[in-house]
Amino acid sequence: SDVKVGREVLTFPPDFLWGAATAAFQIEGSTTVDGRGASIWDTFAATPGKVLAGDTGDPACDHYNRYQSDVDLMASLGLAAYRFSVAWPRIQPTGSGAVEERGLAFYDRLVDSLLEKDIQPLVTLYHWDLPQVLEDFGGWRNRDTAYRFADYAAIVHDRLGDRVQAWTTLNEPWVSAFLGYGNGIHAPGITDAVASLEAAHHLLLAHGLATQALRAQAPESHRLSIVLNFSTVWGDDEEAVRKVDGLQNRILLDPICGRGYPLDVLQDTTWLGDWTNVVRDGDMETIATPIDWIGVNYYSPTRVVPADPDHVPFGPHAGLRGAAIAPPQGELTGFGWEQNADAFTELLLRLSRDTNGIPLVVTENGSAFPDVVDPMGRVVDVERTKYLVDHVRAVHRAISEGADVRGYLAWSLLDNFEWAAGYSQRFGIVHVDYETQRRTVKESAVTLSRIIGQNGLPAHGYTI
Ligand code: GBH
Repeated sequence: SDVKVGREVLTFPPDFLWGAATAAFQIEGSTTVDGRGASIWDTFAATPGKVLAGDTGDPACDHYNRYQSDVDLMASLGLAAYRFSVAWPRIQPTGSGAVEERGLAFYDRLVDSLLEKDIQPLVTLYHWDLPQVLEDFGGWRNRDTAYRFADYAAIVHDRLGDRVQAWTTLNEPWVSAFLGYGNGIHAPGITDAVASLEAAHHLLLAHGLATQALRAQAPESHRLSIVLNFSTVWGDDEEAVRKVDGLQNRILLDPICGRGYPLDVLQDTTWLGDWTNVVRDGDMETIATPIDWIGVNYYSPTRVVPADPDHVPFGPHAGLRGAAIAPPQGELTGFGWEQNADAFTELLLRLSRDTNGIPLVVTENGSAFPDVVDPMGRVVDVERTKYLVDHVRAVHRAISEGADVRGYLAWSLLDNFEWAAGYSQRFGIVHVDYETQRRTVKESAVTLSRIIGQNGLPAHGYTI
């Protein structure tokens, strides 16, 4: 009967991992203390016109000073896992050589605080804050950066590896390569299609080398991963879908899974020049070093249409011709991104087919809306709560249809520095007042907390 259906509960696997995620540059602040060097995001944010309203990484959420109360907050929400990133320029201020003990000590304290509250740390070694000195030598366009990254990864792992089991080399190398060096929306702000493809290769190489370095140090129990941003590409024109899917999803996933660069992507990009000159013997094997899980960051689908093949649209997809990104459809977030949970289920099912059985963890999923604290001191973020519930159900559906998804981490624990959009976009399940640094738990956080408590949620409705 209807009543029964209304009470149907969607339960997750017993050891399903629930939590929230952040990234160092977006929350820490304190960008010049304890010997931290400058990163490309410090430089970029200090460059007029690059970040909305001239916002910078200071003080952000002042998490560097408030980490203990933020961990207490996570515990009060019942989070079982917390994904954060380590700022490379805190550990090696110039990107190589000398190690800054005060930087390592900060993450050491953070990990201990989490473990004290039974919160599992998931450490991401790189979330876009490349030491500026390395960029001065070409950044990800320079092959040497990959080797510097592996050295840095080993330093952090050597310090935290006795307590941290879950490791991610890179967060969204697609964004680093194609927004950083392709359309220049992100640091370092280079606009060069060939450079973006070369950067993509060096990022993949960095991942492979770091994975080997960590594996060499790690006991069997350590779980190594990369986090990729994926989008479901939808459109009526098969060619347009293939092209954008290639440059958006397969270009990084296929090498990681041991299939090398997709042949159609190589064909689609050769007219730019032979960027594959940067690929050396053995690189593809290094890149395909086995990993234990893949992190999936998903926000919205991508709509595509066929386009004039003689026209090269300016965008992140290097060399894209004959296809163009179309406007989003249906309900949008406050950031203008399409809300579509079906695309998420479809993506997870597709990935579970395309990754040779490597388990998936949803390492980011979330939405931005212009929340306000009401006179009662509450943030009733109805739209974000709906987005969260719809997308958690989408994960459940994917699992019930066979996808191997092991966890779900909301983006983000806190409102924070949203890159080129500065502080104008709020993704947090916890509100941050940037004047006072007061944290206010939003309705979405309460909802996630209840989902975690039940390890599931009702099949229908938004009151959990
Ligand atoms: C993630 O990136 C980041 O890991 C996280 O730091 C960030 O705060 C969060 O999401 C929210 O943005 O620029 O033309 O390619 C998500 C990156 C953003 C990449 C949307 C694809 C589509 C438009 N994605 N983007 S385009």
